[in-house]
Amino acid sequence: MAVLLGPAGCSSTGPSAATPATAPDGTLRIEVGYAGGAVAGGVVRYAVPVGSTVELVVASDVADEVHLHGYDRSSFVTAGASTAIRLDADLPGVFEVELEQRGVPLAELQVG
Ligand SMILES: [Cu+2]
Repeated sequence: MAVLLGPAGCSSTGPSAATPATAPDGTLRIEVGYAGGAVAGGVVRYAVPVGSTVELVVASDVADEVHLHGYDRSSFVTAGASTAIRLDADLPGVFEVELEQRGVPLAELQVG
């Protein structure tokens, strides 16, 4: 007798989202670290309200390009350094942040 299992972890509400830290100036700061071929703490979805100012900081032990989809913003990072993308989150949706050259997902930005 076969036992069919549904997909794990799927729900109508989607994955829970983390709230970024708020800097003293009100900027929502998202920090992502990529080292040893993996994202520290795993790929997290960060939720921010529409109209907020977001600073996405990515530290990496490899040189690559950080790309925020949807907003189509990108910034190069050198090995062992970090780079920041600052944006006004005025476009609602869920957008992938990726190490562009490797095609590795770093995080998701949920605006709305
Ligand atoms: Cu990309």
